[in-house]
Amino acid sequence: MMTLEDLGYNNILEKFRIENNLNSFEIGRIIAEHKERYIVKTTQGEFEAEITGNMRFTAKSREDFPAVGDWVALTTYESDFAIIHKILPRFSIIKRQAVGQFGEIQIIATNIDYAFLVQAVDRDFNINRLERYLTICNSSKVSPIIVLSKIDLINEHRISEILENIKVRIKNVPIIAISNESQDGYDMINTTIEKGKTYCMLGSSGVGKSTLLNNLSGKTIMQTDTISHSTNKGRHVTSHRELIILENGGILVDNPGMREVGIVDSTSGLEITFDMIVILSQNCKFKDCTHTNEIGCSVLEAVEKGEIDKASYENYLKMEREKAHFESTVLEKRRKDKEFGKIVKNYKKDMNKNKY
Ligand SMILES: Nc1nc2c(ncn2[C@@H]2O[C@H](COP(=O)(O)OP(=O)(O)OP(=O)(O)O)[C@@H](O)[C@H]2O)c(=O)[nH]1
Ligand SMILES: [Mg+2]
Ligand SMILES: [Zn+2]
Repeated sequence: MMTLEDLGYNNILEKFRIENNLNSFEIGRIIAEHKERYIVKTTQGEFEAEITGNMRFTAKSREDFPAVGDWVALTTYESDFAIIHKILPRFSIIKRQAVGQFGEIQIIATNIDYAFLVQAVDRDFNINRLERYLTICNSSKVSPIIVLSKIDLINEHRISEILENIKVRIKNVPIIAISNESQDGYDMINTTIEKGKTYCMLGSSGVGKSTLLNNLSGKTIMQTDTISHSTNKGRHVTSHRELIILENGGILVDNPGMREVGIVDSTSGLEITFDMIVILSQNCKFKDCTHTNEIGCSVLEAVEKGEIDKASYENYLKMEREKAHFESTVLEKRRKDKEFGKIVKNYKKDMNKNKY
């Protein structure tokens, strides 16, 4: 029998459940989502679920809808159907800028403890992108673990070269090098994964996230690219998120590969990822230094002296600009929404006046 603890449930959630008188509901975790329909796992099994009309009606943004990883209070019915009444508080949310919709956010997963940042050591390898994922983790309260995949494709010399290059720019983040072919590095992954903790796989398409998940679970849960080659049905990339429980008790969320990783309100995220720059900037001559052309800028000095990696510094500036742009877009949107609200209100007032 599966307990809620097996799904990652903890004392804080239980306290919330009691304090909010949710006794009449069951508790479950969202393991998959397809266009506002959810699969929820409880101690009784898996249920297809929808949210209440009231929840939909009062939702102000994407964050008011359930996402994979969420804990929810629900009423279950026979025939595997359920209604979700409430989302329990999230301890972490991984989000990014929605592709093609500036100012909109997309939730990748919630209640995640650790994120595996998967990058293949072949063409996909890119430290700028790693720093981007790190920033997302740091602003999401999720601990990052770098996973370098496909090491069977390169020699040992190249592997140590890559590790060196990462360490110049990224400190204090564990790195695990693996091959899904030879299963080198799987021991490390297996000892890293803790019972009852939730791990999320982030990375580009084709880096081997689903292959890793399938191998760790010992079952073909997620379709991978390989299968499709034999059936000639085109590429079988992952199209949805899914949460699974491993035999060793770890909980894993697979994700579709991401082409763009847009930064959203990552103030603390950027500060944690580029902590060296933040520390140095306290010595800049001007309080509002942009670290681009000012006299007496400690950051620029450090870059010139080679104390800060130049590429890392440029990546930082790029993400800072992106963050600022995102924030101004959100503000602009809010202003427009407010204005529209006023127009509607005045219109209603006029309508009422005319009634009498
Ligand atoms: N040589 C080699 N090939 C791998 C490795 N891991 C995965 N592959 C292959 O890479 C392809 C893509 O693997 P997937 O696991 O589907 O990749 P994914 O990250 O889940 O991709 P999306 O679902 O699109 O995000 C498949 O053909 C795998 O067989 C590895 O470690 N070495
Ligand atoms: Mg996949
Ligand atoms: Zn400066």
